[in-house]
Amino acid sequence: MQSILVTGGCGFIGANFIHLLFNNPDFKARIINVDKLTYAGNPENLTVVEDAYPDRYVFVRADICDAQAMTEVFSKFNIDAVCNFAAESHVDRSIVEPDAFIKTNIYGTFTLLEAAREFQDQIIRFHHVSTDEVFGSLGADGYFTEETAYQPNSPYSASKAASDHLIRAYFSTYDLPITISNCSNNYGPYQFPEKLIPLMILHALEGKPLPVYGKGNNIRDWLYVCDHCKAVWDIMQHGKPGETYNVGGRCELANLDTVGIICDVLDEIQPAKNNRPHRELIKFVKDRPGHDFRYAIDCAKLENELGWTPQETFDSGIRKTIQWYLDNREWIGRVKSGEYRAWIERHYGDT
Ligand code: NAD
Ligand code: TDX
Repeated sequence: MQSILVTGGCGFIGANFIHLLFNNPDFKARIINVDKLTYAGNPENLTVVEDAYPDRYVFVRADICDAQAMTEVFSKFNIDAVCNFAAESHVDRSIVEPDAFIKTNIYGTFTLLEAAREFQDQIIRFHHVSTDEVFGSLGADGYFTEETAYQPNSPYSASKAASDHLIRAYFSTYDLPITISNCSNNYGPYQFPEKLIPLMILHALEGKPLPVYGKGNNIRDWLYVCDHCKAVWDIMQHGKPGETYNVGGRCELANLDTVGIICDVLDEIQPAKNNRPHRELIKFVKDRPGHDFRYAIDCAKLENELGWTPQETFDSGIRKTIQWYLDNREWIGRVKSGEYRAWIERHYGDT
């Protein structure tokens, strides 16, 4: 792989993925990062890479739904591998306004696949990053495997399921060398503070209520973002075309416990000004409609076939994450005030 198209590279996982690759001394390829810069895209996440690797990192502001722009990218940069992170990713937003999820996650994936098909002779790998939410919800027992039937429950997960089906179809029909990964909930640096973990950290630091949906007994399987990014790179290099791989952290927690741990770590390393325990800020609020009860990933296939295994425990990962947010108050300030949008408008225009 010489010229890798990463879509959605200015978002949370995509940015971590690009950092991971450039921090690897064996990585010699060029990355073309195509990102539309929605509210979730922040080019500041990659300033360090942009400055350090001007010859091997290229940013293109474009929409993956724009067929002409995608064809131009494949042609101009001789793309030989794709890693598709670009998506609308927040379940709550998909419940309120599903339109963009259908456009980007389904039509955008289709547009990318068509561009890849046009340049199929040069494509070694097309990797698609998906979610465990396509499998629906588990009860108290059992795990999602690669054989679990799809049963998505939100507009977000339904749109991701549709994109996975399209990806798979392009392998069966056109022999495009695709792979898919379905991962559990990620957490770590650069996550937009609408998702549970960064939202709770930031609210706790500001002494604001910590809104826990329902009774807080819904369970998520937490995966540190760098572990996820390593898995994606392993699959891109060594995964078998046409295959899907589940990626999980082997770290199930009820939401109330997740929030409680964040509170306890903050009590230890950044006590509240009034010295009260952060847990006092927890507030139970109205539940999310169609709230999936439990996700839990069986990642034995990835462990057995590619030798990947998660490195972080929740304790080590959450401490790194909290420390990152404490060390990056200016990033938080610019994201929360919307200043990062003004920067984007100055540099790229308001489109
Ligand atoms: P994110 O919302 O932080 O970032 C998404 C990025 O995609 C942003 O930079 C945004 O500007 C870009 N984008 C959105 N629409 C676009 C379009 N039409 N054209 C080009 N770029 C566009 O998302 P994330 O959390 O980094 O997730 C990345 C991928 O991983 C998504 O496909 C998501 O479904 C999947 N995933 C995420 C998680 C998680 O816990 N965050 C878990 C499982 C799977
Ligand atoms: O304020 C909150 N309070 C709360 O109790 C928020 C934002 C969430 N929650 C709950 C809902 C979920 O049970 O916490 C859990 C995690 O919520 P999110 O961070 O919104 O993640 P989730 O809905 O599980 O989806 C995430 O993991 C799978 C990502 O956003 C998806 O992109 C990914 O596919």
